[in-house]
Amino acid sequence: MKALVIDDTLTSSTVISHQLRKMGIEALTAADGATGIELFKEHRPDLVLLDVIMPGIDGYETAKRMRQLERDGEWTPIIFLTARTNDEDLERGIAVGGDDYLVKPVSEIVLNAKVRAMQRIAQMRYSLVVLTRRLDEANRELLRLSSVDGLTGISNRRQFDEFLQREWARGVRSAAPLSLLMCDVDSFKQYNDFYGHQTGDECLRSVAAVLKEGARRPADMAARYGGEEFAVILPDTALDGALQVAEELRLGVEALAIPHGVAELGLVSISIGVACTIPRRERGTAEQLLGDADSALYQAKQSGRNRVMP
Ligand code: GH3
Ligand code: MG
Ligand code: MG
Ligand code: MG
Repeated sequence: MKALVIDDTLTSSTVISHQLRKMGIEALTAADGATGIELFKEHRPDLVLLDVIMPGIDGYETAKRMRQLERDGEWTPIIFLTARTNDEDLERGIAVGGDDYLVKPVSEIVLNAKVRAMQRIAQMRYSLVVLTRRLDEANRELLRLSSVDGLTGISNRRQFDEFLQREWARGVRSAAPLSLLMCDVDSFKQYNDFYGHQTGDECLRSVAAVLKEGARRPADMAARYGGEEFAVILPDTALDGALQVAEELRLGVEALAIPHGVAELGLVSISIGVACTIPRRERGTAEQLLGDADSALYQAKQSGRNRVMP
């Protein structure tokens, strides 16, 4: 532990430093406010003992400036040690950021007890700061977990619903087209049956990676809608653009060249239904858009799979 003693009277600062050292506390000394602030910046002490009447900037101003120098979450206990006995002086000392106010001469026993009390508060406060940081981290992690699909690492259904709702509302305001792609792995039940569930999982991870990579504009989002179904939202995208992206995604999955002995192509493929609309308030929600994309997907399946249908 390190303390900073700021006092222009040499005898006073010598006595206090000596008492601190007896308590096992390292003591730095400064004879004026400006030097004290410099030492404060350089050494970041755990405690400051501060005189009020000094040449140059007085103790009140010194305390104020030291408080401004503290970074986020930092707190250095400041104890005023002064000959001034007025209640108003004490009141001002606390107001400018002091934590305690002792009138000189201070007995060794009182100084000892006051310093210990400050140490205890600082310790408790530090524990709270650490705890708060851990809670913040845990919260961030929970937030991440609640929006990410555990298997594939892309957005999950919850995040998708939220995103679609937000984009719908944004589309209503901007009157820009909003496109939605519903993607479904072809003959995936057979793939699972043939290659096993674990290989099936691996396949879903690869497909998800293609979709995430392919929905590449910052505003786009690819999500696992459920099972072997994925959805891609393309804001500010008209139908022709959406069809183009969908075709790229379909080809991207084909290019993975994952063997699928039971499928017609001999490789894993996806079918994609594409829907596009300009969101309008009177149309309510994105339900209709989802329905349209689903119908298009159904058509793609009916027409032989591994294809894109508007
Ligand atoms: P279609 O071409 O018409 O889409 O046929 P399909 O076999 O893909 O369709 P179906 O919906 O009948 O089968 C989907 C399969 O996806 C069934 C299910 O076991 C599998 N599946 C869903 N979720 C997962 C998963 O998380 N991991 C694995 N390995 N398989 C999954
Ligand atoms: Mg003085
Ligand atoms: Mg399906
Ligand atoms: Mg399927």
